Amino acid sequence: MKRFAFVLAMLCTACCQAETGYELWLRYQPIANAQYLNACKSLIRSYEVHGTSPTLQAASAELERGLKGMLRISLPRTNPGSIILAKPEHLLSFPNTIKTTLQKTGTEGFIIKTISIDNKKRILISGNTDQAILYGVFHFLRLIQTAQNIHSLDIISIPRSALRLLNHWDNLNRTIERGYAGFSLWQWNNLPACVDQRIIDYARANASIGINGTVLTNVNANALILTDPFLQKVKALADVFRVYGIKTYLTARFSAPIENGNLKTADPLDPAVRAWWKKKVDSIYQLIPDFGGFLVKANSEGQPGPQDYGRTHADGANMLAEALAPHNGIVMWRAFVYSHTSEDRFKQAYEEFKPLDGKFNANVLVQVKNGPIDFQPREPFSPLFGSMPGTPLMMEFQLTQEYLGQGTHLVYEAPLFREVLDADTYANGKGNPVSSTLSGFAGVANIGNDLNWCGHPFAQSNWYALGRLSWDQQLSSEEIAREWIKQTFTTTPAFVEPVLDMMMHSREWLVNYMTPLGLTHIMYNDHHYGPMPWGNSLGRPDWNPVYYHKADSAGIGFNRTSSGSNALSQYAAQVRQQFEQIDTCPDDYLLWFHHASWDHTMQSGRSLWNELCYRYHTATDSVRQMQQQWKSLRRFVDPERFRHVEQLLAIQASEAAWWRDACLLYFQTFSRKPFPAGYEPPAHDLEYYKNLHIRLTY
Ligand code: GCW
Repeated sequence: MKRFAFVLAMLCTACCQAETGYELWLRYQPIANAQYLNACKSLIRSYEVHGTSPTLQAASAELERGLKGMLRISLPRTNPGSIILAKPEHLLSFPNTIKTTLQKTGTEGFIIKTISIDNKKRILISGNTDQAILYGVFHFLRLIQTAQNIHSLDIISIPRSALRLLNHWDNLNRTIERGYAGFSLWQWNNLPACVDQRIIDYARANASIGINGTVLTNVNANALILTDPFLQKVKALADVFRVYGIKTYLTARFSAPIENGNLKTADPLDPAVRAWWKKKVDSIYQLIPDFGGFLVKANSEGQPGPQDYGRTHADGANMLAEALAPHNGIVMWRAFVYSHTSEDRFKQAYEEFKPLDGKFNANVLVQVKNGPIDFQPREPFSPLFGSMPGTPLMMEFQLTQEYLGQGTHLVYEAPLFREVLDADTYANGKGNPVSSTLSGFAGVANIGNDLNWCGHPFAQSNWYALGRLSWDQQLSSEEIAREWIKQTFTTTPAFVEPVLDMMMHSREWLVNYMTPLGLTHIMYNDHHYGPMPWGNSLGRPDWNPVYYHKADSAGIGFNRTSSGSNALSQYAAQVRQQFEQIDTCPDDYLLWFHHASWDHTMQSGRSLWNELCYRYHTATDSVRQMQQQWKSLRRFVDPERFRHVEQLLAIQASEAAWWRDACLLYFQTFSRKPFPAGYEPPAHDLEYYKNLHIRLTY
């Protein structure tokens, strides 16, 4: 008995060591399965690497680190080695088929292939650049971390998209706009002299999932970043990122020529302004030869832009593009624009940008948020996708959960990303999903200086998913989640399967306890935390929840059909048809496009009012079940991370009920219908919820 207790205690220490989450998905824990461990050890005894670049040194260091952790061996360098890291020029004696394959892998793709030399199996990790080899090493380590068979490998992996970026909304005082995981990683005061280890670990994490660019600063931009002292600091970061194949980008404040250059104007057609930008860009490239370019938010939410001078977005973007072009830099010009004059905010980005299609210089991409409004739990895809054949478009997803429960709700976003990427735009007929219209990906980062980087332990999965999906848009949400769970926690199926189930449902549950059936933007003013469907006090109609739901005694929802704002006319005919008729519009999108009667019969067969009650209640119940599910998994997780998630799930469960009660009580004042029998009654009356003043400090 004693002995049994001792073994149990040993097992627990082995599998549940204290963890902070800092290691992310790169934990490289010792392999517990003896058979798998032996199989790996029989194949991996040493390695050889051809070349000495900092990137190859990083690849070698990662390989040694990963295998030391997982196989508990110090990997010697020998020639030949059982793992070979080499570019094609070092493979002269290798079969031609390998070289032919490598002709197809471009600058970032890699192969991992089992070959035989001297009658011994060896694992070749190759690509045309050192960066490609680094990606290959990370992929190889992922195979072992997820317990894949590595006996006979023949992998070829090529990114489907060349631009895979994070967008940090980090201010220079280190606060982060919509950041829920602490302060910015960039320690501007200590830079450039001091670049802390965290910067290297950030770069490792990004490289491990194929992210190859980072925009360091907030789109609500500060021109100070473009001054020489700050550019020196940026250079220090860029010097680290370069090793890991990551290009550095900045946001450009359109009025910088006035603020930094003492010019009287920032008019993009003014020769002095153009000269100022050209000189500025040249000076950036002196410091950072592989600088990526600029991300710009202009004439949106008070940001300066070309329209201040009667010019178009194209005039503004092209001016910057001209300065960047000689250095191969790019401009990512955001399409997130809306103003109080538009009768329906949904329509504005399309109205402003569609006429400019084909008018942007070749090195400009227009960066479009996934939906027409603003990162809501569910939006139809932005009608700009598929409508700008003459302009490369970038997808902007929001990893940070501004409207998705912020730092406290467990929401795995890959199903949201997939839903958007898979939606058919019907551009040139059937079979042109949003993913086929894209030239790049950006994720608004959810990273801060919290010990575990992302605040909620599960929020790391959204960073992970953005990287993996931008690399390969064919990956399913489920595959990505599985990989992430196995690396972040454990490969034990008794843990992986239930957690996978939680993650895969989490976004749909959130939609249903916050904004079911196509409700939009009914969050609390400004900080957007918690429900405020009654909100009607802000200066502009389109900042107020009542503008979006339009509830009245007749019904609820925003009529965007031809009898309403006709926003649906911005889509291809086949997309319009999916939503235009109230009886065939999918329940999940109904209130996006229709003002429907409270008695309207939904596709579920319930009345709209009853369906609303059903969705709010079942989703809240599901979150409670998720809470119980997690509790049952205690034995698989270290106590620190277990407790952290447990506590956050308690918040999420109580907030789901808060959302449910506040919204249903409020909408009931219009529907004047009773709650269907059998549901838990609201905990408080409506006045209670209206009087909750939620003051947050961010
Ligand atoms: O979602 C809204 C946010 C703003 C943000 C803006 C944008 C950076 O509430 O905080 O500003 O979108 O995307 O520009």
